[in-house]
Parts: sequence; structure tokens; C-alpha cells
Amino acid sequence: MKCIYSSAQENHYPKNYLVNGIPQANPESPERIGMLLEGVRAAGLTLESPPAYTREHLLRTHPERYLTFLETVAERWQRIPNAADEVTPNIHPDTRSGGYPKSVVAQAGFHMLDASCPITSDTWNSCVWSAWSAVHAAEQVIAGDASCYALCRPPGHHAAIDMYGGYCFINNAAVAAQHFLDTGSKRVAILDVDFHHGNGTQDIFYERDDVLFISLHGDPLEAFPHFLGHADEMGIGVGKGYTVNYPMPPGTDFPTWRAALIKALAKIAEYAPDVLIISLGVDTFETDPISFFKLKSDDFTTYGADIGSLHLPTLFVMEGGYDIAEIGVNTVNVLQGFESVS
Ligand code: Q9C
Ligand code: ZN
Repeated sequence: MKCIYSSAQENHYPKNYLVNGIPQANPESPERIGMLLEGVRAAGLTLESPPAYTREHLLRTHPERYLTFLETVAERWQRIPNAADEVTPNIHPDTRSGGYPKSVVAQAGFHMLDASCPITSDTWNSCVWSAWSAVHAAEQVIAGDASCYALCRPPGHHAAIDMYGGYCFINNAAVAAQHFLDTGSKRVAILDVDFHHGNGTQDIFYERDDVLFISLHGDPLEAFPHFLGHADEMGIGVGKGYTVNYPMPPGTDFPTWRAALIKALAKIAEYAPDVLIISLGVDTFETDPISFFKLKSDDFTTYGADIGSLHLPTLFVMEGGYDIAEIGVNTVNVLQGFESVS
């Protein structure tokens, strides 16, 4: 299996990460990439850099206004007298239907889901290359590879149509899904196994039946993103039935988690997609510092094999995972478990 990644993805590193008003070390640090690459090298995957794709690939998922905002906001923010280095708005909409505000502060608030992701002058470039990695990895599957791993960072699954949040700005898995549809696939399934609900991916495909979205995650009543990911959210219009959520409580261990996975895999098999995308977060790990599931390292191998038993062309897109010392091992355990049955 190839691993696709660009070193430009390392530059984004916001420092003004506040938790309960106190500056903390940002868990989504570029060191994550180093540990993921260590795992990839130990597992013998072939590393490849993506070429530059085009803005058109992003525009199939995110509107022009949002992309232009992300591209220019750091520079515009710096024109505010005495502004901090990083884009950190403190105003948020009570409605989004009253027109698009003009000031950079109000626009930043308009597009921001939570304060965990300040924007720096490096953010846009890193995010674009993270998305190109997903597109290029999709290209490998389109060309006939049974699977491919997109080492995306910054992650993407909390980024909605025109909202950034939860360390995510561009939804890499959604961009890849749309790329499959634009190149001949009729049906794509996205299985999100990150600890957090993939609210952004759900938002993007909520009214569609050409993408089945299934997420296993911490109950949003107790975990980020807090407002989406409940079991009764099932899609609307033609999309009804094509969103499936499995929220689970604090302390959930592997047998319980795996039982939900087996149900999810049965639904995917029934949907019979042309391709499967795994939004692969390893923050389900027992010692992840911001999560509350109890998976152990060997469990990742087991569930990788469960996913592999579907025998679908499969694209792995990296999402979260913050026990940095272990994320490389846990991630390649999934990939090696997958390959052990293919
Ligand atoms: N004190 C992903 O895993 N808030 N994003 C956490 C913890 C944001 C996680 C607060 C968590 C975002 C891609
Ligand atoms: Zn997560």
C-alpha cells in the first residue's frame, strides 16, 4: 500500500490553543506527522508526494467564498492594528441567513465552529496539500491499487461545507469522495472511525444518496463536536437513510465498539459501494488525552482486518489521534490488519 503525503502539511502550527480560557499545547501538532511516518516506514509502505491538483477539486465540496476566506484571512487579519499573530475571532453568529458580514473578524466568526483552530499564515498552504494528498491517494485507487493511505494533516472531518473547526479546515475525505464520483464511481461509502463524530462530512452529504456516511464516535452529549452525531440523525430528502450514527458512552471498550463496527460493515456491504473511504482517526486509543474510548493497540489490527473482509477498494484518510507516541503504531496496525485479509 502506498502512503501519500507532502512535507508542506507540516507548516501549519497554531500556538494560541485555549482550553477553558487557558493556553495549552495544541494536541494537533506537526509532530504527529513524524510519528505517523515512523509507523509507515516500519511497516514498509511506499511513500509518495502528491502533485499540485487544482482549486476545482476543492470547489466540488466547498464554496468559492469559503475557500477565498481561508486563503486570504491570515493576511487580512494582520492589517488589523495590533492584531495577534493568529486569527482568533471572538464573535459568533446567532443566524447565518442575514447576509455575509464584511469585516475579517465577523467573517472568521461566521465560518468558525469552535476555538480549537486558530488560522496562521501557513494554514491555507498546509490544508491545500493535505487535500491534494487525499486526491492523489484516491487516484491510486482509481488506477487499480486495492487500497491507499492518505496521510492527511491537518485533518478534515469536522470541516463542513463552509465551516472550520476541531483542527479541520478542508474536508479531505469529502474531497476524495467527490473525486471518486467525478471520475466514474456511482456510490461511495465513508466509514468514520475517529473518536469524534464527523460532523463536517455528515453536513456535506446529508441530503445525498450517492455517499453513505457512517460514524462511530463518543456520544455528542459528552464529547466534541457536541451538537451533531446523535443516533436519530439519518439524512433528509433523498439522503434519508444514508447517514448512520453510532454514538457510544465514556469507557466504551473494544467488544462494544466492534459490535457497532460489524453493524456498520453490514450496512456498507448492503449499499455495495464502488469504493470505501475510511476516515481513520486513532483517538479511540485507551490513552488518548482528549478522548474516552478504551481500544488497545492490537484492537486496531483486528478491526483493520474486519474492514478488509469487505474486499472493497479502500482509501484510508488520516483524521485524529493525539497520544502522539502511539499513533504511528496504531495507524499501521489498521493498515496491516486490512492487508492481512486481502
Ligand atoms: N479538551 C479531530 O480528532 N476539542 N479533532 C477538544 C478537548 C476539539 C478533534 C477539546 C477536538 C477536535 C480531527
Ligand atoms: Zn477525533
